[in-house]
Amino acid sequence: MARTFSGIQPSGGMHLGNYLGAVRNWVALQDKHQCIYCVVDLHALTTAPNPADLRANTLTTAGLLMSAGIRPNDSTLFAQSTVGEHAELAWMMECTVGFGELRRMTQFKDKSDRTEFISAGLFTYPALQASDILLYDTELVPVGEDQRQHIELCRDIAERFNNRYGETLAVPSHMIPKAGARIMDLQNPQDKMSKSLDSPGTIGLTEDNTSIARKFKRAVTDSDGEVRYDPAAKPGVSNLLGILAAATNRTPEAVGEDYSQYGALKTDTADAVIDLLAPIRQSYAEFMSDPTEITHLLAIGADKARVVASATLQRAKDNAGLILHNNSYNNSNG
Ligand code: AQP
Repeated sequence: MARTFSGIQPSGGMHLGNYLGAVRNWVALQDKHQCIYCVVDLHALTTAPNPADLRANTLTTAGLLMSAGIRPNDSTLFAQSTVGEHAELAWMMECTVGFGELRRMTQFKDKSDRTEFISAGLFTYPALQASDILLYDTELVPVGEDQRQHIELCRDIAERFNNRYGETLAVPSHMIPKAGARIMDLQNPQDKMSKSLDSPGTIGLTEDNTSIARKFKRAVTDSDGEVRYDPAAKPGVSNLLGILAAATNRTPEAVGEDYSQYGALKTDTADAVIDLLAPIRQSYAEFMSDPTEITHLLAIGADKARVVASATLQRAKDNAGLILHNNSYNNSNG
């Protein structure tokens, strides 16, 4: 069975973009693939979050993933920092990726422009991400459009490692949805919807219906009054069309033909999003009534993940010429 891996940072409340761009596909893939999903808390450290917030966000992110339909009995769901192999293979990935390659990453450029202290971890983030993916012999990585460049770099890293040391790491492909791959902020439709921006144009997955309706009503559009899908010229209207299309499994162009007024488009988009998110919000309340159960399920997931991750790490270390201490030393001396 094909293996799928993807991750999400516990860097704040999950939003509509995370769901439509990635998590909805994660849920669907569970019926066809062996799926491994990870709350990437080590990645979140790149921006030095408050420790209590990081711990709480890791649990709520896992709770939200389960509420959205990730089934921990069928898939492997765990927190990145609890499987030490991720950080260890990451060093080998850092030694495989080029400084120039990392410098070209647009996410690094965007995020480093927004922060005063730029950690080395923010710069080498794609090497840790490559480690996350490559540890699991992953074939498919379902992500939003913003991660395309990182997954392409991950492929290059795997191929370079294999060329240096012989066939060791599986080379993965990305899976990016046709609709919903890049959901923009409702107030600043030039920027992608983001957890860490704390913008009034973000729709949280657990947001109540009144607030969702109000945010769509206030969504920024433009003054020419024509409903048309044209992201460059009409980012606000195109974002609404993209969201409604993704929520109703149509294309933005086809949705656009049904509307001549911005008001009706906003109302119908809000209603479609409310229908989509209401079941997630309800089951989230149930999951969060027992956070110890979430911790327990993450620990079981980490045990399952470690079995695959340690085999890949051993193979990578061995092929790269690192010494492996296995039981033979203890046996011959004991
Ligand atoms: N706006 C978006 N539209 C579509 N997909 C999106 N994703 C993120 N934002 C959008 C996808 O969600 C998955 C998890 O994202 P992440 O946690 O790895 O972080 P990110 O890509 O950096 O997204 P955020 O939400 O904006 O977080 P912060 O603010 O912490 O950087 C990924 O598959 C991503 O493509």
